[in-house]
Parts: sequence; structure tokens; C-alpha cells
Amino acid sequence: MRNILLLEPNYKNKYPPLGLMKLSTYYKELKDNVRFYKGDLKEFILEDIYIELEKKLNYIDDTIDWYLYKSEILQFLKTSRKSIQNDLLSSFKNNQPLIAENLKYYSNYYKKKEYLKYPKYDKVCITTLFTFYWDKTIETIEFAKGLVKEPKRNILIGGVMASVLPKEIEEATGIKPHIGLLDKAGILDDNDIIIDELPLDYSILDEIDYKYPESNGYYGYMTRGCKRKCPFCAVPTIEPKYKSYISLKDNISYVKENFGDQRNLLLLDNNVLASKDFEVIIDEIIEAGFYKGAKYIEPNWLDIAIKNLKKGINDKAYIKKSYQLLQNMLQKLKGENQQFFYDNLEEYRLLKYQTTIKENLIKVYPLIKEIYEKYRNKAPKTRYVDFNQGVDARYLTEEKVKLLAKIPIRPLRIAFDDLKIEKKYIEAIKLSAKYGITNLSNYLLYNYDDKPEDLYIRMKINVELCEELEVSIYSFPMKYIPIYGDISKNREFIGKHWNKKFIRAIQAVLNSTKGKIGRGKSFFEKAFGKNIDEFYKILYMPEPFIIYRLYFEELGITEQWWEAFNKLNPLNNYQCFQRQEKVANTRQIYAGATGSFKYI
Ligand code: B12
Ligand code: SF4
Repeated sequence: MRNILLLEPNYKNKYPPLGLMKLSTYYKELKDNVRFYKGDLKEFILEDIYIELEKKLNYIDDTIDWYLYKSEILQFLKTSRKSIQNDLLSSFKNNQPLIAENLKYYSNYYKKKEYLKYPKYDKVCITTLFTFYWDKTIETIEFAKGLVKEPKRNILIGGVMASVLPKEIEEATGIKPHIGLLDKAGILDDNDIIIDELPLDYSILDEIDYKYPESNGYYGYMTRGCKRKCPFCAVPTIEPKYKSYISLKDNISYVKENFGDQRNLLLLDNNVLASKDFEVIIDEIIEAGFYKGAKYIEPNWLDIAIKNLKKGINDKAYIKKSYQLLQNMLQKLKGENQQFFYDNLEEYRLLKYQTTIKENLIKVYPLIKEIYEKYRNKAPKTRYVDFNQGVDARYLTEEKVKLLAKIPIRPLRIAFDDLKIEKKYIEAIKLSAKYGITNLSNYLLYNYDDKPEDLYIRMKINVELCEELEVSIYSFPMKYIPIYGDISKNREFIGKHWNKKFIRAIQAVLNSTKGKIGRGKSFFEKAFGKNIDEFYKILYMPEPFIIYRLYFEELGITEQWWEAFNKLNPLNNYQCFQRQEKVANTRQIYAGATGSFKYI
């Protein structure tokens, strides 16, 4: 039985680490010990040292419930403060010298990084995501080197960044990452398991404090790769082969049975509409319970947690989860019920996380089970399906829209990365509206080859379409970040038609709209301007004037600034002059292409 550590670098991300969740299922199938961590790496070491120390303390005196002193012991390990040690020792009548010696030994073990000499994991698997999380990812890999013997062989690195910047990672860390998917047997060990096809182990998400903003969903891919090769996209490198159908049915049933039914279906497919099996995919989604109007009632999460504790599936995770569920219920209950619940939790020392143990959770459950079941949330909620990466307007036919309209898709995201596909895009929105899909959204790539006015025009098209078709289209402008080279390691890249000021101006507007632009022409015109000239005025505007628009306008300061700005000598400001010309040209081209936006 090997000790396996799954690590996700401590960056902020929305979705759980699907790669590691599959690896967890894989290693558990091989009967290995699996632990998952994402968070402060020092805390991780402390937690591990505490586990060792607790074993020793139990050996010294097993009549003491050491876990009751966990937070003080951790505090001492972290700080080596004499006063904490004295307080602790005063609580114990016997074996004081032995206890003191062990406390001192383990606090030195931490302080002097002795743990590096005794690596306790056989393998560390690190997942990676965006290239611009370079620093945090490299820091995590370096940290992991102290946790295994032979880091070169026993640290495995995979995921998005590992697949697009493998050479750079090897240069920086000396470890060769795995490129692409784990979609063949025998990649990690000599067996015939295809890791990519395994169901996700949801239990690991409860081992950590980090809460993924997107949770309570079935995650997966029903296709892989993409048939196109857009130069700004990493998909052709990460998933080079297009797979037109992957069945999710069995994995959904597995998750439902082992970890509880999830509310939504979040599909990460890069280009699902390119699939020849699109009809089969929709049929399977419906069969899995995601039909129009489908409702979801939360399962009894505490019941699942206790069952899994009894089975010994991930004790750390289910102790944490049960504790949180009990606390939430305690807050929710009132009067006598609350008192009854409180008394039971108190008796079994379940009011504090540090004192919560598996045996007591199992003991208390039959006593509070009935109240818990009666008062837990059972309100039906609507289920949604989200093709999170958006669908490709160029593949959207009437037949495919009819199929999409059968599932509770919300929102339908249609990519509008380039003004060149405007005609196809407008057709796609109109087709969707025709078949009753009115909750729409889209990603608008900018800061690539595009000009600022391209972004304005695409946003304006959306606002106009909302009015014309009575639909909602939320636009999410997405700033281009390069995929390769040093420039991909942060978010500083500036496209050839953009500059820092313009990018900041867009971010300033988006910050006040929480990153999305909804329907409502008057709102849009206020946020981004009535026409391209006004849009440029906003781009040039000082940031505080953008954020506190009304305030500065009412004071008349914005107008004063604009007058002063226009007095700048255009000959000294040649770029500004050039821009005016380019805007004029774009306007003509644009009016010619559609003929529909007469305001230009
Ligand atoms: C879902 C997704 C999102 C989600 C969030 C993802 C998350 N995890 O939190 C959302 C929608 C929020 C999102 C946002 C963005 N995204 Co995005 N996103 C994706 C997508 C579709 C999947 C990423 C993912 O989570 N994969 C889960 C993986 C890791 O699981 P898996 O595939 O099952 O794992 C397999 C392998 O990777 C491997 N593996 C994984 N881990 C490990 C570990 C080990 C040890 C081993 C051996 C193997 C291994 O084996 C697994 C089994 O086969 C990718 C495209 C893609 N197809 O990969 C783009 C992608 C990562 N996104 C991209 C971009 C650009 C963005 C944005 C920056 C867009 C923007 N301009 O705003 C934003 C950034 C948001 C932010 N934080 O600032 C780019 C990344 C470019 C870059 N420079 O890094 C990608 C590659 C898409 C593209 N078109 O190029 N994104
Ligand atoms: S269509 Fe989408 S997924 Fe495919 S290569 Fe282009 S941007 Fe990437």
C-alpha cells in the first residue's frame, strides 16, 4: 500500500481538480492511501507532524483524549512558545517529562525542517491549470520535493500548464511533466486501467478548507479535443485528438450512489457541436435526469457522510463534512429542537471541530437522525445543464438547436471570439430564440488581434439582439492571455491594438458590472458609450472617472477633463490621430457588412 499525496497549487480556481479526482479513484482502486491537499503548505506540514506526535502521545498515555488539546499543540509546534507548553503540561498529572520531551522534539522537527529527511509519501501528484499561475505552481513543485524520495521519479505533474509548458517546467524544476490526458492504459503503472475514464472521487473535496465556487454539479466531458485549431487556444495541444462521444452515464450513477446526487450537469467540452454523435449525447443527458423542467431535491448529506464514515471511505473528509452539516443544522433549528440537538452535540464533543471524532459522530447519528431528516432542506430546485466552454456558432444547425432545446440548458453560451463570424453568430442567436432558448451568454475574446472597437461592436450586437429578440445575453469579455513562452506566465500581455490604459479601463467597467454585461441598452450605453467615439472617450478617461462616473459627471469635472484632453496637440499625439482614422475605417466596413446598425 503506497502513500499518495494529491496536490493542487493554492491558486484561486472555480472548478474542482478533475484530474486529481480521477487519480484519487485510481489509486484507491489499487488500495493505496490517498490524501488531497490545497492550501497553505506550512499548515500541511504542521498537520502531518501533529498526526505523528499524536501517535507518540497516545503511546505514552492512552487515557488522555489528545485531540482535545489539538489546537494548543499545533500552536506550540508552530511557535515553540514556552508559555503554551507550560499551559499544556499543567493539564496532565502523569508523564510530564516524557510529554514535554516529545513536544520539544516535534517543534524542533518542524522549525529545523527535519521532516525533509524523512519523506513520508511514495508519490506526489500535482495538477496544474492556467499558465499564468506559474509562480504558485513552481513553488508547489519545489515544496513537494521534500515530501518524497527520488523526486524526479516520484513527483508526477500533469494538467493544462504541464501540457503547454512542459519544457519550461522541466528547466525550472528538473522534473519532466506528463503531457496531455491519461487516456491510455499503463501510463502510470503496469495495469489496464484508463484513468481518464474513471469516475471522480468527490470525497477528496471535503478534505480541504478551500471551497470551489462551482460545486454541486456532475462534471465531465462528453467529447474531447476540437476539430479546429484556433491560434489563441491551448486545446489542440492539450487534447490533440477529437473524440466525438464519451459516455457519462456510468460515472454519473457511480457518483450518485457513492457521494450523493448532484444538482447540475457541467460539461467542459471544447466543441461539442462538432460531434457527429450530438443526438446520442443529448439523449444520454436526458436519460441521466437532465430533461426540461427537471427538479432536484438535495439528498440527506449527513446520512451519506455517516454511511461513508462507517465504510471507512475518507474519514478526514467525512468528519469535516459531518461537523459542518451538524453546525448548520444547529443554527437552523429553534427552541426545544435546538436545545435537544445542542445537548447531544455537547455530550459527544461535537461542538468544536478539533474535538469531533468519527466514533462519536457514528454514535450521535441515531439520536439526532429524525430531527435532521425532518428539518433538512428538501425544497425542489431546477436543474441546469451548462456547456461551460460555449458552443461553436459555425456548427449550430436548426436540428442541433432543436436538440439543445430539449435539455434545461442555462445559459447557452455561444462563442463570439471574432467579429468575422458575426453573421453566423447572429444566425445562431436567432435560431436559439426561435426554439425558446432565451437565456444566453457568450465569451468575447479581446486583446488578441482585435481592435478595441471590435469588442465594442460585439457587445453592442448583443445588446441590440436582446432588444430585437427579447432574450437575455450576458457577455463575458475575456482578455487574451498567451499560451506559450515567458509572456504566458503572467497576465501582463498587451495585444498589438491595445495598451495598458485601455485594458485597465475595460477592467474598471467590468469590475462595476461583476465581469458581465447584461441586457438593457441604456445601461450598456452608460457603461461603454453610445457609439465608438464615446467608447474611446471612456477608454481614455482616468480610472476614478470611470468607476465613479455619475459623481464626477455631476461635478462637471469629467467635461473639464475632456475639454483639456481634446486640446492636446494631435501632432504631438500622433497615435491618437491614427486611431481616429482607424475608427473611421472600421465603421464603414462594419456598416457595410451588416447594414443593420445604422447608428454608426
Ligand atoms: C473549465 C475551464 C475553465 C473554468 C475554470 C477551470 C477550473 N478548473 O477552475 C472557467 C470557465 C472559470 C475558466 C476560466 C478561464 N479560462 Co479556462 N478552461 C477550462 C478548460 C475547459 C478545462 C480546465 C480544467 O479544469 N480541466 C480539468 C482537467 C485538469 O481535468 P482532466 O482534463 O480530466 O485532466 C486530465 C489531464 O489534464 C491530466 N491531468 C490533470 N491533472 C493531472 C495531474 C497529474 C499528476 C497527471 C499525471 C495528469 C494530470 O490527466 C487527466 C485525465 O486524463 C480548459 C480547456 C481544456 N480543455 O483543458 C480551459 C483553459 C484552461 N482556460 C483557459 C483560459 C484562457 C481561461 C481564462 C483565462 C479566460 C479569460 N481570458 O478570462 C479564464 C481564467 C479565469 C481566471 N481564474 O482568471 C485556457 C488556458 C490558457 C492559459 N494561458 O493557461 C484553456 C486551456 C482554454 C483555451 N482555450 O486555451 N476556464
Ligand atoms: S474552436 Fe474553441 S476549442 Fe476549438 S480550437 Fe478554437 S477556440 Fe479552441
